Amino acid sequence: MDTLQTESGQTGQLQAQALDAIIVGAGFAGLYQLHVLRDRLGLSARVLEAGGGIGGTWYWNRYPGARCDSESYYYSYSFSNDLEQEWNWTERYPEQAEILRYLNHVADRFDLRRDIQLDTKVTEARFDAGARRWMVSTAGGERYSAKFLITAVGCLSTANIPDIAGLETFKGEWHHTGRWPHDGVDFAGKRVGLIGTGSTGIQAAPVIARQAAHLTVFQRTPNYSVPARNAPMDLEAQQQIKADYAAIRQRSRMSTNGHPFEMSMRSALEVSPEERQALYDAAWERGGLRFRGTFKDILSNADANETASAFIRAKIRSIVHDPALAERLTPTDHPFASKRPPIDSDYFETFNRDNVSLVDIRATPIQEITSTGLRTTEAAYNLEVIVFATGFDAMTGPLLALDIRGENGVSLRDTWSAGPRTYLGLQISGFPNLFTITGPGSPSVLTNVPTAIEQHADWIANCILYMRERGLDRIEATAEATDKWVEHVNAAAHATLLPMASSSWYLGANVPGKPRVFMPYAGGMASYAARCEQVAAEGYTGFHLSQ
Ligand code: N01
Repeated sequence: MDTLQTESGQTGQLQAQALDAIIVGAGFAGLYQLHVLRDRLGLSARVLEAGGGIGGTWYWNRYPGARCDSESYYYSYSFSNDLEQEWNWTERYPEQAEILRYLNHVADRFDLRRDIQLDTKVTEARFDAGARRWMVSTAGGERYSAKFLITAVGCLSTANIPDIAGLETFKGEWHHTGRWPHDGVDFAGKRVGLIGTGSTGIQAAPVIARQAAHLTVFQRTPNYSVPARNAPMDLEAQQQIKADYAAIRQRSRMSTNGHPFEMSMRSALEVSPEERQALYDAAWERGGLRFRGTFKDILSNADANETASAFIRAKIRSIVHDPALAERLTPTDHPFASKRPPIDSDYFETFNRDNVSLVDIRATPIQEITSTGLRTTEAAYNLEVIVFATGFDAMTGPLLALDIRGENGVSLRDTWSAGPRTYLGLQISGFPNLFTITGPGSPSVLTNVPTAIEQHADWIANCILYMRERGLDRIEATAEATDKWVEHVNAAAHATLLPMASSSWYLGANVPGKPRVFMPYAGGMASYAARCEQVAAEGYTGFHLSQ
């Protein structure tokens, strides 16, 4: 264990516990980062986790219908062949409880729990320039000191609860999907209001509708969605995947978005309308996020995209019986997949049920929540339960909540007042020895996230090893490298249609007052990973390393 120094530089008896690394968060990222730092590098590392259990997003998001949109066999760790071979997924898309069981299995199998501290919320992290260490404080009053601080807080973990007047007067129960009660919510016989039609609302609506007396969906922006086509994972498929795992993982790493699918090399505009229709029909039947790969230019060419958007709009009109209702559910203000596309199990079909209605809150905004429900500019709705599927203060929210202060006490909040700025999404100039797993400016949420997490955690571990072998104890991204990377992140986004969705959380547009900056790196997983490798191979270009 390192010797701890005070902020004044004196060595001595201190209350703070000294470690090589503190990792914040015990989800997919934190668990794996602990494993590599502790078990490969032999560092003293501790995970601090605010929740009462491990699992990160899969610990908190227990809402009805919560299920992963990536397929189970690749939404998983690739670092252990034994783990891959012994774990059996039961469905094409794993539900929340199954992923949580998997993560708990990983924690046990790799003996991680002894270095994970639950119910421990980080309230401040301050860099002590003299000691070259991070001083971390928790809500429980504990203090830690570590050479490296690594955030594994996830991109979608700070709930966005809209500031609607009167919420405190509501006499029923209300919940945000990302903070769902562990013992569930009983919808039976109740009038339920669901606000939000992103991936979460679209997963939850069909399940709530089957239980509730009545479900009213309050929709601000109509959304595209493609059927998930969930199904049990049969034994033969399971065996085939296990035999083929090395190639599957390699395909994921070499892809644009961390999924192991073959993307089409053809343009949507180079085929005949009949062939295009047939290919979209087949992709619709196969289901899932791979619909985006039907043609190579769905996300880069507006005309190509319009063919996919029009196909889905026609599907919505063919599924929803009432033409006026279908029209209100049909997205027109953004291209398909310029917002993170949901996949669903009977979302549009749900609106054919007698106990489901839709309120267009762009046309008739919510004015207030009352003791008995909510009121829009047009009508009052009696509700016993309100579900906020209103998303997250994405990417920057979880980092800013840690109250991180770098050199000279400068706060991350001030540093990012005009939006996040990082080098490779891994480091922030002015914040030495801080690494951000899936930070803004990295592919993160535009990929199958475990693929991105493993790449980051391995890169960070290799960087720390490099420093240790050379007796270096300080690393910081330079301002010049950061400027160039931010420019590159912007250019990568603008080479796609992604910035065209004006209400997307990729842009921070869902949170009032948040700077509008396209946050993830849209240049693709494979080229990003190659860039990170190159930086490391050249002796960490763009970083300043010192003793
Ligand atoms: O959140 P969202 P989400 N008044 O921000 C509306 C991941 N995820 O939780 O579009 C009224 O996408 C908002 O309206 P608008 C996935 O990456 C993964 O659904 O801003 N409405 C929108 O309809 C996903 O993208 C899985 O106009 C308000 C909705 O609420 C990400 O999480 C499953 C409002 C929010 O949609 C976030 O999805 C689920 C307000 N004040 C989610 N504020 C997997 O399976 C917001 N809205 C892995």
